[in-house]
Amino acid sequence: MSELKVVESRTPVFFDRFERKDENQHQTHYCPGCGHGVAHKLIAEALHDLGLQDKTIMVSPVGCSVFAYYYFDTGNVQAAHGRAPAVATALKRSNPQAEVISYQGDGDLAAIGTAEIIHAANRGENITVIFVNNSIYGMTGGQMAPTTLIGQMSTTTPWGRRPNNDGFPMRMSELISTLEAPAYVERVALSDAKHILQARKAVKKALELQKQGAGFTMVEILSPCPTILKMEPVAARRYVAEVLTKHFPLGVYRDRKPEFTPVEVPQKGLAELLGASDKGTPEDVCHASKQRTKAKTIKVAGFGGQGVLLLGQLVAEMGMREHMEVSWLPSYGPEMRSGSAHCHVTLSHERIGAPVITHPEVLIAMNEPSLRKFGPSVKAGGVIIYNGKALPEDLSFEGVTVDCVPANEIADQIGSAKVANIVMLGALLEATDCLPFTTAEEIVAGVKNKKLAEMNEKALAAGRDYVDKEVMVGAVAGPDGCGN
Ligand SMILES: Cc1ncc(C[n+]2csc(CCOP(=O)(O)OP(=O)(O)O)c2C)c(N)n1
Ligand code: SF4
Repeated sequence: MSELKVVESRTPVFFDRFERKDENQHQTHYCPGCGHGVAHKLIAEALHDLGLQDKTIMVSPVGCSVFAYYYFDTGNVQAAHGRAPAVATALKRSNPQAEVISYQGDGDLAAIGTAEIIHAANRGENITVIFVNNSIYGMTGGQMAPTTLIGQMSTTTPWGRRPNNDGFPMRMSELISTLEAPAYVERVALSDAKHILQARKAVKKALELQKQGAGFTMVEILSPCPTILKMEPVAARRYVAEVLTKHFPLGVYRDRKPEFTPVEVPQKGLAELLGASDKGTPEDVCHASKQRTKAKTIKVAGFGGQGVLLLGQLVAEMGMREHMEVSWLPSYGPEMRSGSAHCHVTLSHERIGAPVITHPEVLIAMNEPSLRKFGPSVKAGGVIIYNGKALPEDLSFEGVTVDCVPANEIADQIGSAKVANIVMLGALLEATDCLPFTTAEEIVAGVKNKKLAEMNEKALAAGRDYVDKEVMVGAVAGPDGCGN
């Protein structure tokens, strides 16, 4: 008997052992006969053939293939449900040399992730999407997917999918190929050896096109899910061949390089484009404001109509004029007036990571509910500036300086309740010394309405003077809760 020779071996794009439970490190977590394993193999082989393993980042979805990172010895990122194309976009744009694959099931891509896939395709992102369509939600036990066939039973369509109740099956390859930007879209099937070979070619072609920078490529793979379909693996494959392909015709839906007509972009500096002044070199001013800046994270809270969001914007604008990094994040309910509103403002000399502020160094509370809600979250050593003569009797904030400024009354005396937020801005600058007063003067005096500009100037000065003269600077909340 002649000696047997191994001519095929596992591609090195797969790990030798999978980081799974000890006893399962040699096998995948997929059910016997599942198409995901075959689809993985096609990708791994194509990456190997194209020499792309070390450049590849796989984005795995939520669904049965969530653990794709167990198997691919490439870069791996796991995205939230439906968000893989958005994550892939970010990865590709920040690593243009990388080969980025967004691997998704039909629930992930065509239900919760419809927006992401359509827009990534429409932008012509240079990524490859491998879309595994098994016509059902596998991982969660067989709910209807957008690709579920008419009449097909699922746990959420126990009488079969009815178009008048559940809509029609969505043909994503056809839909996406109506867009201008995609470069290559093909639907293939894991039904038999011949079709699997065709699927292999399609996956390789898509990855090769991405490597050449062609743009958005997608391969839709009709795939068996024997477990949910309650079929033997062979019968499930036959189902793909005889039923799924009838409803989702195989073939190439798009194969052309998209043409983008370049649009002329005005060659202006960012400051000029935004209409902002550009005084001094960033280094000079930055150095100057570094000396001053004490408060960095500020939360402004109140109800709609009090100018809460505008106050935050003004502080952010001042920070920009001082060449600082700034972020402004608004949060408000559906009501335009009287609903609660707040914003987070960060001023920094370094790049800002997240704009959300959980524990601000400064809270400007324009009303009592905001004081009660956010007061306890202010950092120890921080400052609360409260729009009122005194704190409510039952409130006190240990280790925090509280300045009570009756901004509404001061604004009324100046002539308009509207400028209460500017009174608070003056108070903020005096209480924290976070930004130069002159910058605020420039901004508030710059409004077109002359009368309002005058009132703004008065309000700014009044807020500053109130804290300077009426509030004991540096006081920590006393028994009555207030610093004065
Ligand atoms: C935000 C969110 N919503 C819902 C779920 C529940 N969930 C997990 S997987 C899944 C559907 C997956 O189906 P599909 O994309 O077709 O992948 P398959 O499991 O069939 O491969 C759903 C709805 C979740 N994990 N997260
Ligand atoms: S449930 Fe279906 S899709 Fe999920 S692993 Fe099993 S066969 Fe594959």
